[in-house]
Amino acid sequence: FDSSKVTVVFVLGGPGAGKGTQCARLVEDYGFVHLSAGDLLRAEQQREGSQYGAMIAEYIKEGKIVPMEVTVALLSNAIADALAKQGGEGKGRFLVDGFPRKMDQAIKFDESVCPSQFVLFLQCSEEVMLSRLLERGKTSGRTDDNIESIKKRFQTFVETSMPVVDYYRKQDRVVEVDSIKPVDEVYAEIKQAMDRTFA
Ligand code: UP5
Ligand code: MG
Repeated sequence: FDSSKVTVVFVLGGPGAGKGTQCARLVEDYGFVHLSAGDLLRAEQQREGSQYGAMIAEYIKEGKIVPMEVTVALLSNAIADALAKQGGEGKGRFLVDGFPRKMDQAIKFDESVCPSQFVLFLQCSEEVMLSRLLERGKTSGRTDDNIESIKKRFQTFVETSMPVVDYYRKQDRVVEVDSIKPVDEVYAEIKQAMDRTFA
């Protein structure tokens, strides 16, 4: 697809920071298409005949980052599908949630798909994220919402994903929001940043 027809905002933050929650609100108010890399990977894992199913399942449970080729292809296909549905009219606006979370993914996506407009970073403490994830784990059915997997996800976030946030910070492309606050308050801050960019 034509990358000039695409506006992408990356939504980053630790496990349980509230990426999915805030993206759902942005979809309602700004007509974004929401693409969660984790959701796309979980769907691919479930897809009958996928050659990657078992590998994805293992990486997710261990809180590790699936090799980037798989995730970049899933995202790129999802963007192409959404653009096709829009019938090529106007620009497609995409929230890419939970990606890039490793430097190689960031560079690959910028080069082969498109650079992001900016990066929304949801800042949250591990203590708060842990309690949110354990609570959600009671009903989510996610194989990684248990204490062992959560600890591994936190470690991957600190070691592998924060360098990506720092990389974009150096480029002055990060809008940082305190996501310890209640959902509505976090969203109000995000809305301000969006309105500055997409007025
Ligand atoms: N909640 C949310 N906001 C709240 C608030 N302000 N106050 C109180 N409660 C709040 O929220 C989590 C929970 O907290 C919910 O119950 C919500 O109601 C509540 P949610 O919006 O779901 O948070 P989110 O940040 O989306 O958390 P998620 O668990 O989805 O984050 P992860 O980054 O861990 O998960 P993701 O699905 O992105 O990735 C999963 C795995 O996929 C990774 O660990 C990795 O193994 C793999 N992956 C890759 O390999 N490559 C990729 O590029 C992406 C993922
Ligand atoms: Mg999520």
